[in-house]
Amino acid sequence: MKFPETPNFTGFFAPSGVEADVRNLPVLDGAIPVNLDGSFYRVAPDPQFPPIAGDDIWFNGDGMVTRFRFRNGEVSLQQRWARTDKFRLERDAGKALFGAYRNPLTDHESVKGEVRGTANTNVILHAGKLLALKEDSPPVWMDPETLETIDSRYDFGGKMTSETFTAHPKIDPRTGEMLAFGYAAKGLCTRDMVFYVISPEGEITKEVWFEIPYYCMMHDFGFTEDYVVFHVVPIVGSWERLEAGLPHFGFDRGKPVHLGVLPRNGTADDIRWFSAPTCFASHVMNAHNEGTKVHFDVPMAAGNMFPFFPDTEGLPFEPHNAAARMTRWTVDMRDNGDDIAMTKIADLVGEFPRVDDRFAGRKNRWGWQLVQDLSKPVDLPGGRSASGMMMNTLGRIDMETGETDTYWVGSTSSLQEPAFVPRPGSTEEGDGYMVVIENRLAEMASRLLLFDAMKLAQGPIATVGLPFRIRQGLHGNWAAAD
Ligand code: V55
Ligand code: FE
Repeated sequence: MKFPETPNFTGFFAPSGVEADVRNLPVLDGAIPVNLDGSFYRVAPDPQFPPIAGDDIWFNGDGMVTRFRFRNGEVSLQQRWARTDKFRLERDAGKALFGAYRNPLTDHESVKGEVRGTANTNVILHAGKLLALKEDSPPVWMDPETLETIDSRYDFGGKMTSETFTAHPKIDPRTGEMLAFGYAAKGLCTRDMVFYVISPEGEITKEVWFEIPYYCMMHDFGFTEDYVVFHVVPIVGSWERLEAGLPHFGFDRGKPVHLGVLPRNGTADDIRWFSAPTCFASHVMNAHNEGTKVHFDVPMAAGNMFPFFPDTEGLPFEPHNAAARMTRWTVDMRDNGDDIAMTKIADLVGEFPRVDDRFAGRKNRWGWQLVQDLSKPVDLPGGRSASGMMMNTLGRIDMETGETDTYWVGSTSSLQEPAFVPRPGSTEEGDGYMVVIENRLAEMASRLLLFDAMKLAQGPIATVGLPFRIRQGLHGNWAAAD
């Protein structure tokens, strides 16, 4: 097959297509702690077929799930595409049938009305099910041991009536519940949202339907002990755009941002909406509340971070306004006003924030993220993130003081999103490891790095050689073996 010779399909972004099962990977340096027993699951877009249109955005590739299994000081890997409906239909046809990102008007006639999800954005284990997620469609349920697809449209036993399920559900460590939402929940470009609570056993136990102020990319959210928090940022879309052949989303700098706060024990009538002038924020590090005061921590940029979702007025992409810095948004449910207070927490420029997941929904002292360290040389630009950033550094932020601990991976490598791995038996925040894939751009190869989460600057405690290039991915999570 011939893939396009465009930046989305060449160099380190060349499609991979590798499904594999490789035991006992070489530990090139350091050692894997022998008591680490669990799996790091992550997913990358990896197109099965060349796109219909001649080019495509990275966000539209078929979800390729990787599992790194840690046991007895050894690491093995499995990699398998999620068998979405799209994947199966296209495999049967031997070519692409689905067209542009979130635009069904560009699909082949034979697949009209089919679920278009690619399961390419996140993988998370809950209630014994591995869920591969894309925010435009239902979860894909995979076997956590074999990575076989069990249900390409998992609907929680018929209880999920939303057409969509977020790629960023969260597990509340206090209750074991999974908190999630769907947007465009009653159809493409609708303002309908639904919030779901899913019990530790995997049953939907609560749903709250409501409308957002305007249709936009609702990519992530936050939760606290008492609230869930939804940020509305002007990455807008419409049927008019799809009919005009424009990208599904565009950035409308003329619109304000909103923050919707729903009490976890409340109903749609209890939601309060707060507002602020336009800005850009996508991923949520964490959130917490002190009484009725709600704090929401996000890497925030002044302008658009996605050049492939261009300005709705045709204004040029501004890289300097795409630089995101960790910022705390604060609102008070008892305030009479509807303003959002915004306070910068650290100067690091970057994205892909993580916490010690045992502290999700609570006030966290430590936050980790990928960083673009502009003071360091870049010899090979091929591993840039979607925003064009070169994530050359892993960083830890002290959320109280803004102090940082960083590790630069060198001038010919970049990093993928890390995940926190608790040290077995520990309870203290930050006591554990960060696992992260290194893109070795000079060699078109990959490594898996393990850091002491509290000592990033010391460098990895273990470096694992990988037998093939792992494509640039989005998100993943650790799951302890038990
Ligand atoms: C993102 C990624 C997606 C998507 C929407 O912000 C948002 C990341 C990989 O796909 O469809
Ligand atoms: Fe994401």
